[in-house]
Amino acid sequence: MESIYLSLGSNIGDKQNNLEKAIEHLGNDSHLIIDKISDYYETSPVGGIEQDVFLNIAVKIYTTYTPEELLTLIHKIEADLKRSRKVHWGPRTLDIDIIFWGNRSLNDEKLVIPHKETFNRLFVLIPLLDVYDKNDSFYEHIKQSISVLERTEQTQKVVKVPKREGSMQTIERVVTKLLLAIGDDPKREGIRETPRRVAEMYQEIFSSQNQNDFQEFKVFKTPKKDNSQMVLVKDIPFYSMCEHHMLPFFGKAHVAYIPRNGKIIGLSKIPRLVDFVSHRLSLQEKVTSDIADTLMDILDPVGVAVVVEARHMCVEMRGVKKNNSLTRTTYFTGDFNSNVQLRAEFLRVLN
Ligand code: PH2
Ligand code: MG
Ligand code: MG
Repeated sequence: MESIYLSLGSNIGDKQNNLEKAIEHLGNDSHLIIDKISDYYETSPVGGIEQDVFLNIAVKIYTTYTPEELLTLIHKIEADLKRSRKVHWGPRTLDIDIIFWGNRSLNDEKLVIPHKETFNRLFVLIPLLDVYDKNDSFYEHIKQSISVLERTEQTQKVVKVPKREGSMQTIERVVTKLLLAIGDDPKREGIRETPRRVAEMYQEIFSSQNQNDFQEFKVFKTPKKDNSQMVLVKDIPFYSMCEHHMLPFFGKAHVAYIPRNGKIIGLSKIPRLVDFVSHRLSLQEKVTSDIADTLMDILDPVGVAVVVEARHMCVEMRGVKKNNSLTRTTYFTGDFNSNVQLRAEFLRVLN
């Protein structure tokens, strides 16, 4: 397969985070494999306007996409990351350029490969050399150009910078300290891998932390439009972590809604939503209302009813030690809130 080389740059906002997000987006695409990522380089801006220093990296990938398809993906990633920072037509937070595609040359109006200015730009070449395969076509040309530019282009500064610690490493470091603080020995055989295990587990059980947009759903329209049919999904298991003690609470959620004008979502998406709102530090009351509020947002239904029943480890393991007590929370919106009869019917169906 042909080696493909990308150059990434950012000079607005949290630059390292922008580049890491871009790598994550690229890596999540099933048509593409990331082979190598360069070190991170702080580079003086090249070009007319006065602007902040850039952070630049290079990435080596393989893909089954055509160049045009990869370009489409790149434009989508650039747009997605810009949107999340709420800058509409402002300066770019992220630029991804295709530099080389094997030894091909391509020259149409949308895409020029090798990228035009490649051999004049140290901010492209130096990161590129980190990931460039010695057997690929331009290796000598890249090395040559770097040595010439370093002699002649004194204004193009490219400096390797240490990467800020990522969340995984932070969690590992802190859990190691925690093990020490509770009086254990982090080097002890049985717990040597515990900080890494906890870090990996936290990626999963806190995967919705700071995420407010539930996106894994599609809205369907059914022809039935009488606004009276109740959809109920019972006994949805969930596991969450209480924000007061970081201990688990878990149990079952029961979710009902009445579609408005036949607007519905797939039934499997309701358990997904329950998972989504549970995978962050929360409280049972919040899980309950988060489920209802999200359904209200995405479906504008006639009403939503949510009942959650859960056991709390912060109650059972510590303090009062009331074993096996079950906490029940309810949340009603729309007609479930205003119509006593409807609410009674829901509770009857549930029991
Ligand atoms: N990108 C530009 C213009 N100038 N300068 C540096 N140092 N790094 C860049 O990525 C860069 C630039 C337009 O794409
Ligand atoms: Mg560019
Ligand atoms: Mg570009």
